[in-house]
Amino acid sequence: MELYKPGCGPVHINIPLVGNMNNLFNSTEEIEKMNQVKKIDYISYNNNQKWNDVINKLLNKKKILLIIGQEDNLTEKQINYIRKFAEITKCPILTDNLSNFKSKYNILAGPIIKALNSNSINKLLPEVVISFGNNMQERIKELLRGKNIEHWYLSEDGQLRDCFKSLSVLFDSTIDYFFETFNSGLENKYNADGKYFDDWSKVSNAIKMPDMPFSNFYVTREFSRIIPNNSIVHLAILNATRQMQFFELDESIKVYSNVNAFGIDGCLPTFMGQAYTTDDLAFIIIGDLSFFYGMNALAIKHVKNNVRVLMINNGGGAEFHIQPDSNSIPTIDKHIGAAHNRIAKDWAKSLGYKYICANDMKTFNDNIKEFVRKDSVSPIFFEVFTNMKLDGEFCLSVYREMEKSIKDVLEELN
Ligand SMILES: Cc1ncc(C[n+]2csc(CCOP(=O)(O)OP(=O)(O)O)c2C)c(N)n1
Repeated sequence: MELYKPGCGPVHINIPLVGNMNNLFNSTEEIEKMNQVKKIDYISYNNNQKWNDVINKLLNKKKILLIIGQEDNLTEKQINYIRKFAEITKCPILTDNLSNFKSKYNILAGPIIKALNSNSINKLLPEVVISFGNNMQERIKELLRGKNIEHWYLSEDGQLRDCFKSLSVLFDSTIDYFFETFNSGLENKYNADGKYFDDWSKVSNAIKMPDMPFSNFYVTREFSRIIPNNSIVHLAILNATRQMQFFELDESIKVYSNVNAFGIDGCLPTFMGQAYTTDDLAFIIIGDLSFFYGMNALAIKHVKNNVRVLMINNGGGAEFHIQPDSNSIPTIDKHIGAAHNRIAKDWAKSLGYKYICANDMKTFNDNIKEFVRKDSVSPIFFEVFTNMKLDGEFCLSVYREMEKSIKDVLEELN
């Protein structure tokens, strides 16, 4: 593959000669295993035959699943190409808010990939997954790994990323070229009955979330319902990012998160820079540990009145209470969850932020309207106090409830 790419190589081949491999040449079984070479096709521009082959192949596939990872810069033209591909094939498009892409074939990935497990996914398995974009939620990788599917990966930089361990074709191409070529090859030829999309929709629509106590999940849900159009939203990070994917945001809202590194450091500084580049409202939803990591960034000289910081202060890392057995580790808060009782109030106020806070549903609902006001004469800092243990445990119970809620509809699928 490297020899086909522009620049042609070099290629480095590792042949281990020591260690376990010493026995290799005496064992027929091992040699047979080694001979099972997995072929990944490489397709780039100027190879019409190969493009025709894959188009013909797709014409015979009924179950195509398109997955879009993190994308924050799709052009209008690209969006239209992708929508057209979905119109032609009626394929479900698995996205989350970080895909920053909407179409009538979207399936919101967050809830459904949490509700499915490695058995129930078998009812919805694609014949071929087409994917592009940056990091996608790790759960979909877990669900699709080890399954008998083909994965066609559209890689704008030509790099190979085999996230489902089933890569069969690497497309080294722009998004525009890929979809334009497929659309013209499939249009008026692909026979779409839409059943596969309907199956995904049925399961997705059956998902129910339990009633929510006052928690980080509740705060995220209520906030998602009130974010003004055209805002930017930065999610920082594991819980905020994960939980926001359960709620559909308006198409005009741009959503960001550092999901490649998942570092809790640097989120606030990154956001402050982003907020400076827009005059629309700029929100960050951030955990306390992540906030205190980068708190000095709150003081940058260029802060504008569009900045809105929603800090969920649950006194440590709720992340570590999502694990089913976290209660069995008595020192979890001390050594892992970094429990504390610090608050951000005086720091935010001293810098000229308007400070508001909440510690229950009533105070939260009273203050959230103020928080999303566009005409504030200062940036606003909203500190919401929740309970770390409850936040983590409730999150886990949401997943369990969702798993139960799709059982009946899964059984009815054929
Ligand atoms: C730089 C860095 N250090 C450690 C971690 C491991 N880590 C993941 S989540 C987390 C806790 C985050 O706590 P907080 O920001 O308060 O959010 P919460 O879990 O309470 O929602 C930690 C320490 C990380 N992702 N990045």
